[in-house]
Amino acid sequence: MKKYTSVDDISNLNELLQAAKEIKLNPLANKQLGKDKTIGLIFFNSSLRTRLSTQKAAQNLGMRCMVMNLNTEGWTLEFEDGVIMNGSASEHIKEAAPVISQYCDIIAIRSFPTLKNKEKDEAETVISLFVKYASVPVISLEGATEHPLQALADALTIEEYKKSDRPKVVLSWAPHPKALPQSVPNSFVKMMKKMDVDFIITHPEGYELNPKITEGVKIEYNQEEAFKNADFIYAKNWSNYIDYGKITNQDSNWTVGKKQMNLTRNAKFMHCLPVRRNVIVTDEILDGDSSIVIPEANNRIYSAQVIITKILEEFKK
Ligand code: AN0
Ligand code: CP
Repeated sequence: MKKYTSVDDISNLNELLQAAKEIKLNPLANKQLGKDKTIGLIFFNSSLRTRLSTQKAAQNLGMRCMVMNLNTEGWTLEFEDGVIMNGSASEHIKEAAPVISQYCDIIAIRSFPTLKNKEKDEAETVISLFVKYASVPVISLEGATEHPLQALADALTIEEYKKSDRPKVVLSWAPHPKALPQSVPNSFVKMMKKMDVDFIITHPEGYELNPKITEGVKIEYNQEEAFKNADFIYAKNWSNYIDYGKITNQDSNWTVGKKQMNLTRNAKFMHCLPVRRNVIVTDEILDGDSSIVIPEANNRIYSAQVIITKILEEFKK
């Protein structure tokens, strides 16, 4: 594997999941693989899980980690080509990315969408320019349009908890007071399309995700209808993709609670976290037996570790 910035970078999901399961059984089995290698984790946005689980994964492989909140601690970066840099940006990506590449063997980046400039977000500007100007492999820690490490952890979690060969998985939109990226649902949809699952998306009308991504996936506007006989409920808010970046619905009827979960086949409740209690999902569900959000977050270690392993193995070829 030469980079991991999208679920599309996965060539063989089954093989990757198998490798992740083996890593989980013995996380230190390959503790020499990354010896004397460094991963740089660059954050333009907040994080708890991604920041800690990726460090943990790299350390399990014997790597050193450098972590930087580039937006608050670094120079403001310019990404546009050919501009006269007499404004707020002090340094261009054309210097920053090759410089970081001299210090790190792998660069991992978190950069959320603007949710204002759709074209810029869809071009995945920040991560694409790191890929272009860095001389080392790049991993996305959540970009403008995808969160591929999260989706891999989710796939692993579904594999572990499924009770039938082809479980029914429902991605349900839920309300949120802030405008959030479509990255998590986009990567989740791409991942579910690669898995043997009965997959359905439910959201209010007008909250359609990028049709290129959801092509071929069933969309049900009636949440209760969608939840019937489900084995997994994956709740997530995203801001409007059509009325780009806007919050056009805050209907608390979409908050996942007992009423909806009772329609399922004793479904497991999943969420990438951080989650707002009693907005996305009720306390009762999150504190109850159906919630698997904590083991799901644990799998972020093994999702990151399997990806870093694949990239480090590439170095030896
Ligand atoms: C982010 C999002 O929705 O993409 C990160 C989730 C992993 N969530 C928030 O900003 C609350
Ligand atoms: N799920 C996830 O990526 O969490 P953080 O934003 O805390 O990293």
